[in-house]
Amino acid sequence: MSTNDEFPTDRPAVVTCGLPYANGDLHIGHLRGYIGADAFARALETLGQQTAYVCGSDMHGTPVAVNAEQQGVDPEEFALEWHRQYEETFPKFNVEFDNYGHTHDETNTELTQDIVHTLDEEGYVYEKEIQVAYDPQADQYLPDRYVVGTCPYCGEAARGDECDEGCQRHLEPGEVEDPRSTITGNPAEYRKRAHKFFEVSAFAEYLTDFLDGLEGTSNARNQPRQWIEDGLQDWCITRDMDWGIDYPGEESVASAEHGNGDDLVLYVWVDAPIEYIASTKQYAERVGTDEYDWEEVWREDGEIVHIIGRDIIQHHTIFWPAMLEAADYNAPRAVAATGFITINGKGLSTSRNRAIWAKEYIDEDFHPDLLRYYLTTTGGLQQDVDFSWDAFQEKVNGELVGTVGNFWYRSLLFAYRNYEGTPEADVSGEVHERIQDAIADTREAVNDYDLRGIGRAATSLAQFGNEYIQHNEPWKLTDDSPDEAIQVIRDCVQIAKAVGVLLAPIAPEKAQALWDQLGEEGAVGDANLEIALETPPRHFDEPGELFEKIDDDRVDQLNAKLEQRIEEAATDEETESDDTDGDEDAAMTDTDDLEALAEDRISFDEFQDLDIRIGRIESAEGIDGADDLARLEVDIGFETRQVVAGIKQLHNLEELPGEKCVLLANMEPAELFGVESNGMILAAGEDADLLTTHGDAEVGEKVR
Ligand code: B3M
Ligand code: ZN
Repeated sequence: MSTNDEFPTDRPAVVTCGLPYANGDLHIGHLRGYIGADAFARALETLGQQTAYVCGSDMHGTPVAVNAEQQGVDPEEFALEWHRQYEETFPKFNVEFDNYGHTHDETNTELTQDIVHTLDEEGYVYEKEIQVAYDPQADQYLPDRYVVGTCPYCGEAARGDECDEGCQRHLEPGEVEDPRSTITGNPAEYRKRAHKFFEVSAFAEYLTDFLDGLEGTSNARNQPRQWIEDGLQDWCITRDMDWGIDYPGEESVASAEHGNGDDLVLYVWVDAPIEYIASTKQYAERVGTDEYDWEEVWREDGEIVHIIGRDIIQHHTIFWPAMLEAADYNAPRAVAATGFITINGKGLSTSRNRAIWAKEYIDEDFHPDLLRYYLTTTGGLQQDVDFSWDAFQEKVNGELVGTVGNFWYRSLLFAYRNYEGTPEADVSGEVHERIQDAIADTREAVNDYDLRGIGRAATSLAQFGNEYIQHNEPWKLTDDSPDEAIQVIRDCVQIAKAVGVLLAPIAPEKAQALWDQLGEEGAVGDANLEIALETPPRHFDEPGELFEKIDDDRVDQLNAKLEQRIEEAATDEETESDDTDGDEDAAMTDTDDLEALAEDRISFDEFQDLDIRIGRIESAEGIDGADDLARLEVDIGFETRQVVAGIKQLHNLEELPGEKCVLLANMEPAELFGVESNGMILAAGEDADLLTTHGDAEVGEKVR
């Protein structure tokens, strides 16, 4: 259990996200991480926590070298070009780093050499001869992505240093079975080479304790515990390449007697996380170390929060904390590992062009805050999140336009027309308390690394606001009970402001627009949560609508475009057999059409918590205004439940009554297009194949 003080603490915090390899276009899989971490850093700040949000481009390693080579470009030039593109792209998604550096810059190079030097001095580095894959035809050693084969742990196809399509384990040089060169396709030979090793195995006990206190997502604690139990191997920290950071010291890493020339550099995973520190240092040096003390963070007891993809848990919970401990740096407080993104229910694949590209989203001219909202609130941080243009439309139209935007607009417009701004009155006790609760929910969500919870605190407050105005009908009160009307609208303006404050980490630009409409000064992002309770300016101008509906034609067009792209890529792939996709993210597996299996196991008790029942559909009809939704009535023995299901287009609704189905009965009720859904019908696949039973299970019986 974690024994950390709750956020906000009086120590500085740093939030980081995994560094993108500077080797290709950014897509929605990347954006989920950067947007998520950005929202988290902003939320932490609204709690009053001093926070720096830093990142940088990952310039080294074979992910960059292989792609540069394919294009016939020098890796430095190649990586710098992508680095510049990323610097331009992030702000377009309102991802605003306090510092965005890169691993090849001076700060990181120096710091890396310094830390590795310390590891060596402290006696944690040794040299050992190992067998390294070699391609005789290309006359080249084959580190990492220059070699592919089979994972010795799970038998899946793997790259030289990672089981990217299977168990996600890091693989040491020489471990991959049946190695083949990616340069010539030939089977690789093995040759003896001397390399440097970091003694990770010496840290088993330290890491066990570290994991016990680690916050973040549970997968970032559970997987490494297993790896430690299986036995930790030492970690090879050098590679036969010339692109990278040289091993520190006068003498070359392994002497010429061993056959190694100067072409030995540090493994990319040594210098990459050190960029977290280097980037923080650059930030502190820019704003002044009195303002932000990077050494307090990294060498003393500041709060370090890493937000990463779940394919790089091992690097962040084993190698990295061991390195930090060995070099006498502070340990991370939290590692939060996000799930992957699927597209229309299938694995994101860059080579198959089944992806939503950052550029594409920008070119479509959708507001960045819409995607930010979708990506942070669609699933829990650990879960895989599916993206489809239909689901995007539904979320935008339902929650942002229907709930938040609608509430903002109607309450501010009413206030403007009748009172030219915030009417003079105190906020009612009920509303004051409701806002306080929402603030408390946000605080709790931040402490739980629960981005969806942060979004939910804001939208459910807006939902409350809508119900409040609807219930009190101020438009009926203005003439006969003007004081009551004033009270209702005063309350609504306060709720509107509070929703803006709470939503700002996720939708910063939209929240700022609301802030400006209210006539507030400065940046909403600079305000602490408590400002949600402070009175807005007495006067403000006529408000405009801040969110716009996405119409069905637009979604049809976007779907058609995406399908066409995927088809074209499939045709290309047939003609061009080898896959030139060099991206890192395992979200982009090329063969996996199925959603990845869940990593985390649940207990039998957790399963028992799901109340799954046999039901019989009594009636089924479409819901007006919703393209995909149907309203069903399902008999579950004890009662008949009304359920909303996204099956309108996929089933002939008239044929459904009488059919047996399987229903999750203790699902939280939800409202969709004004219809309450009280349970969830279970279905599989893109066509929503409804689950049923084939024996004599009776209506109302529990599935176990
Ligand atoms: N550059 C990208 C990845 O594996 C890799 C992250 C480094 S974080 C220090 O997702
Ligand atoms: Zn594996």
